[in-house]
Amino acid sequence: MLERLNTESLARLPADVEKPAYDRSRLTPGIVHLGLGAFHRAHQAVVTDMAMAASQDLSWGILGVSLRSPATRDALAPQDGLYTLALRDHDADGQPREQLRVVGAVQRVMVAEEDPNAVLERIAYPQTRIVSLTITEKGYCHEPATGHLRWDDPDILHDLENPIRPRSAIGMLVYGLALRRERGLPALTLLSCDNLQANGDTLRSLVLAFALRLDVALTGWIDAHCTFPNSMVDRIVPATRDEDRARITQRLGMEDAWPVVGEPYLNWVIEDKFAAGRPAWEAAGVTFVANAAPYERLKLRMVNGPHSALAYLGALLGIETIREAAILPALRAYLDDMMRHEIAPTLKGIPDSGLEGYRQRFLARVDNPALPQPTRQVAMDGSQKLPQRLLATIRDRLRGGDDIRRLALAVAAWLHYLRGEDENGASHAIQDPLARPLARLVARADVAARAAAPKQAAYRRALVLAGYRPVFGDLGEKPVFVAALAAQLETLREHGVLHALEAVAREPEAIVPSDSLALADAMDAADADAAAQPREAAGVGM
Ligand code: CS2
Repeated sequence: MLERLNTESLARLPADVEKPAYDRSRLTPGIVHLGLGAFHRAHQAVVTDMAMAASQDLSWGILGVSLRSPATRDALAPQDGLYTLALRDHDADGQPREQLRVVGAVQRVMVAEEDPNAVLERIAYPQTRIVSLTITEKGYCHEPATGHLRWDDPDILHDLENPIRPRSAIGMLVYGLALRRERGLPALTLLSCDNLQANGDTLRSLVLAFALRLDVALTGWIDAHCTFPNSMVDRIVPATRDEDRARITQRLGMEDAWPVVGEPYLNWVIEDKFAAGRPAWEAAGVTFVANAAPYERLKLRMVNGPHSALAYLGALLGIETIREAAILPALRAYLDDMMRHEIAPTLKGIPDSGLEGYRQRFLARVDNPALPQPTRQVAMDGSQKLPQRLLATIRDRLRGGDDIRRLALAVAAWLHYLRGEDENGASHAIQDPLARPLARLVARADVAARAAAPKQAAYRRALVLAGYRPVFGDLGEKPVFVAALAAQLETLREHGVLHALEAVAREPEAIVPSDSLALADAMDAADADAAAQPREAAGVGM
């Protein structure tokens, strides 16, 4: 039986595996991290590990909090928090290569659901100076289109009534900060590392909105003393597979039950406004800036937008991994055109040469045979992702009266994916916090399309779908968007993904539906109808 990776076995690791270059017994926990998934363990934790090794400031140990599942805690406790990060790519001959590093920054793991009060205590612990978050987009309990807190979210409703046992990250932060203030402890930094535009500002407004329902003085204290830097993190981290665990264990010569895999590329940009200090992350390649907004916009639009497009179009074709989708010539050409002609022009202020390199690098990153990432993993939670990845770009394009057909195809692919089956008839579950209202929406759109005259059916369907305000906001009121969506959705429905990709690759005239006059008629008729119909309520149920 193999020994387990832990403090005691660390010294026996093979020489080609990097190890924590500091005395772990001297670590003190300066960071509480909410959402200890693979993403955090493959970026912030390893960057903190490297920063502590470089600076020997060992006051930045991480106390990791899993919000619900005990799996990470159960795996990491016998390993004293140690785990392996495997960075994978391929050499010039296409052979996979892998660099292993055992990360020592995570000191302890807690499970919030088991003992939420212990998390509040930790936020209110004197040594805690940063609370960071990777809770995914849906963890913010906000309405995707507006960023406002959803007061009808069951966890938020629960947390307003339960100060000692909060379930949402927002509830935990606010009650933890309240305890801190009560105890006369200094304020701290709340650092969001999720893929949201203005993630720090968004977190700040959600925390303040929740706090205001409880206590005006607390709200004032948080506002005056805590900081919420915006940040952009970029590293592709697929879910770890059994074969990754087996291979890494074999290379270590000891068992690691909970390693993570990622690409070598890492880019982390943070606004340098920390209320109570920070690790020397710059020693590990982090860029500190005064304003992260341009970096966030660039990444969300040029990395995550195309990533989602690949996921939905690929999944509809029955393709399992992002890489297999990315090397399909028609999809690759589409991505390339979309990034060059529709996304890059919305990223003003970034020099062309930089953008060109960025685009090429993204295409190379997704073409990584050593790091298969399921299309369905990226396809998850589309309602939470689309606004900042694709819809914001579409809004900018519409303002300039510019072509949006490729972006509209990506959005149409999401809506088509929501039907729950691919082009071969294989079914997939819709994993999305709004799965239920979205299923009702798709059914309503079908009914509307069936009730319409044949020539108006496509527009009618798109009008109902784009009228879903929690995701689309007021975009559904823009006939040019609805018409573009109608055209793409119809092509997907009638002819499939490959035909849609060919159609958008042709000249603009050729992609306007052959029956464009009928479409214009349909737009008029459907607009009149829409004005008479109630819209989907802004508040969204689960
Ligand atoms: C992906 C991201 O799963 C997804 O939605 O688009 O996790 C992506 O891999 C990272 O943001 C890359 O930095």
